[in-house]
Amino acid sequence: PHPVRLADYRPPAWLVDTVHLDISLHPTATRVISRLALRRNPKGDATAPVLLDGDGLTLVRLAVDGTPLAGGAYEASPQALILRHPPSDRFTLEVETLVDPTANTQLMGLYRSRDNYCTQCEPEGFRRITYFPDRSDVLAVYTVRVEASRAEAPVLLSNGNLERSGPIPDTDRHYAIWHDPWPKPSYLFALVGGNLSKVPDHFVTASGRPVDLGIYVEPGKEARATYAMDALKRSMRWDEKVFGREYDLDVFNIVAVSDFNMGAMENKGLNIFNDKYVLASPETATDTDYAGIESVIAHEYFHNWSGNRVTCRDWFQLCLKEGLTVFRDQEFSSDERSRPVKRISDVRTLKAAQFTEDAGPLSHPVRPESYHEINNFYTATVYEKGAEVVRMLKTLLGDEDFRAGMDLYYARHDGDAATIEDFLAAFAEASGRDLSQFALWYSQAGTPRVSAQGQFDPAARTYRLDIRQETPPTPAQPEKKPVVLPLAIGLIGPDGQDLPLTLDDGRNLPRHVIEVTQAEQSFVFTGIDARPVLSLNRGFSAPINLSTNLADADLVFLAAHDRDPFNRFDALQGLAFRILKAGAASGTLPDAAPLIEAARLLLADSTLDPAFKAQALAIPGENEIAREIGSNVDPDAVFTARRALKRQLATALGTELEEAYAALAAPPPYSPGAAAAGRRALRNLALDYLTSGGAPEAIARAKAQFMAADNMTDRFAALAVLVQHDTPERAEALDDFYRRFVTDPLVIDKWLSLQAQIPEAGTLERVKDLTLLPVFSMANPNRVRALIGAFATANPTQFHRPDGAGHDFLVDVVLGLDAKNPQVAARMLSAFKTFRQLEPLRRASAERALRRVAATPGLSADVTDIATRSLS
Ligand code: BAL
Ligand code: ZN
Repeated sequence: PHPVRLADYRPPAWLVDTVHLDISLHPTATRVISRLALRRNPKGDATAPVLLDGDGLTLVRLAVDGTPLAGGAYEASPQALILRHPPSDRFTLEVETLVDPTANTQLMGLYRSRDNYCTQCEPEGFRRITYFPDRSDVLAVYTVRVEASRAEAPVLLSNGNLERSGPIPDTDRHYAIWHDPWPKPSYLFALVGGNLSKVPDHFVTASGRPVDLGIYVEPGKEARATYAMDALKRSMRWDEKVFGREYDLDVFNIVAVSDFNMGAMENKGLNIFNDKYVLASPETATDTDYAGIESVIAHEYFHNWSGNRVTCRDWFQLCLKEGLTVFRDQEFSSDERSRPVKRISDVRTLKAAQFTEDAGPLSHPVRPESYHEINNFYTATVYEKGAEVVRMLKTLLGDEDFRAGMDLYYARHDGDAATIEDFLAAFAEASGRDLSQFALWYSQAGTPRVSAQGQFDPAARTYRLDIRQETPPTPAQPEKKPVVLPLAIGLIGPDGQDLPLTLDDGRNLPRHVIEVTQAEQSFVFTGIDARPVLSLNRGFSAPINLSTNLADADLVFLAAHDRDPFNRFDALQGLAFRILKAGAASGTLPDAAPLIEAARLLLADSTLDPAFKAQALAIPGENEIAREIGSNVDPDAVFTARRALKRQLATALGTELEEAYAALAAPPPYSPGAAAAGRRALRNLALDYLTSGGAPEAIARAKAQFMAADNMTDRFAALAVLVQHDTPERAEALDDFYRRFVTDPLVIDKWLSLQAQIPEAGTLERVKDLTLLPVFSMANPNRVRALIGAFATANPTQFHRPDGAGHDFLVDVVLGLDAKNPQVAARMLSAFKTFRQLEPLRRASAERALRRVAATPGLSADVTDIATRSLS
């Protein structure tokens, strides 16, 4: 099959002004009648036929301007409907199709989740509901009449405002008519029908528009939607305050469903959510779950402007809405919680997911130039690196010009399907800056490698910083150009204070940021009286792999004194990486004294937020260490080095950790707020360290915390510690947890996930056994991700077993899943994306596994694409 290419973009030949849908829900034969007001696009090909996309549709009937069409007047297949001789340049097409939501296991289009009807249309699911020009640059005004059995689906929802509803006389059915006045692409269409409970609330926008809010959940789960509702109202206010964006309908609804491929979906006025990102109670959700709910609720709400009011011209521009919206939700969480802690956690995610993607065969630009399967481009690169690019724009332009650029972008493109060029043009115009080199961040893949060498010259009283940048080759991009790097910088004097920054050529440094634009560039700072310590890329201002000539002692100094919290964290991590890399390479850990000293100082610093300490004191994970090593990685050696360092730190800091554990116990009741969550995070990190040696008293304490916990954060943290040690307490705690939560699938996911991560030889068998339990189902994406996903991405020693059994298992799962849910199957397969960094034996095993996938006939486009690119 040929790839879809950005360069081949052509405007649509036909536009759709209005869509009237009449959808009669039925478990296996849902009838969809669609009336499209079609109009030839004056900017499109003047001779093109009407070509509507379909996917697995059964055509029942077709009419043009009310007249049924005879067989010869059109071509119809499950994949397309073509009218080669349209009657005129403007006409109404009525199409009746049948779809089977119960048979829809792909969870794209109209499907059923626990007997409820719901939809997912992004990116190309609408064509599985009706024939349509299913592309994001065809914007239409939708009116939707939906009807269903009153008993089966008492609640009927669609986009926009409710116009009318009522019973259908003489039947057991009822209907609702929804109208969305805002033109939208088909991927934002949504429909829900089912037996759901509404959690109602109310919001008044800054200009006084009253909005009815509703979160729909399974009956009985209402109390678990309270936090999501609170997060929604805070998001609405924040977007008004920070970006000047108001909500624009009378209704905003969210529906939580249990079977969902993504985290959530921003359909206009009717967000549909994976229930994992809505439902929370202190007993069932961890602090991390609460933070995830807050950010996903915000993310989907923010799409109302960044994605819905201004949408994407084509799917190559996906980062236009996703990168921008991730940036917006990150900013929201930073304002609502701790900015430094949020930044650290976002950078950890970025490096774990995106830097690894960028270093392997699935690397692609933030705006890809071609694809075989767009579903495979909902990636960390599009989302997380996309957000970093927006953040860099803000750093370069400053707050005021950034906001002016955003306002101009919205003003210019409201109601439009835009491109990255449009986005950048708004900022260029608002700031007067030339952003043509900056645009490379969108087109060039790979993580720049930047080296910074500093030199103090006491005689000249200068500090010279030599910077070199290079972006490694990535698939289809052997040669790279230098990119614009906004590097936030500080030079710290011996007293721990930042020195004034004066460049020798008189250039000033707005916002203490140097702008690197060349492959090699030097900066000379003057008036420096004593050797300073360099703090570069503060706040991780550019998403790069940075190496410096800082000594261990400099890192200890930064960990203690840097006024930039991110670089304090990063200095500690840097020390840990040096030890872990050397330890994994030689089998013996080098002296950890500098790290221990830095950690001790940080732990003792009473001015620091416990949440920050918890981030800074956590040893890098096995995947992070593997990424830093980069090639010829032996996961067992990484594991052993990491465990040894953890035990050394625990021994050296035992007293301080005991004190922290004792001092940080939070008084009930549980509150999900950032301050209490930070205390729990540090206390549970202390528990983890203190139990790392496996001493019986320590295990007993973890077990006691597990049993006594009044909230899931503490219970789960204790269980996570216990599962690391093969003791009777582990088995008891796992059994206890199962019995408590067996009827609660989202909590059982935690239980599955922890067991999948046990770094022991028996884990693969355990995972296979768990797939046989009634609480597990390959049909539910959350269960698959919790068990199989955790095994493949968070248990490197067992997934990459030298005998290849872990790899074989994943391939069996992927091949079994592919026919049912290709999107999730492809996601699981992408766990191999780092296989080239493995040592030769494991690398060969992974390659054999991928070849077995690639050689299997009848695969989906999704899995074929991942297998092919992984092997290329
Ligand atoms: N648009 C797909 C889900 C999300 O990123 O919000
Ligand atoms: Zn999004």
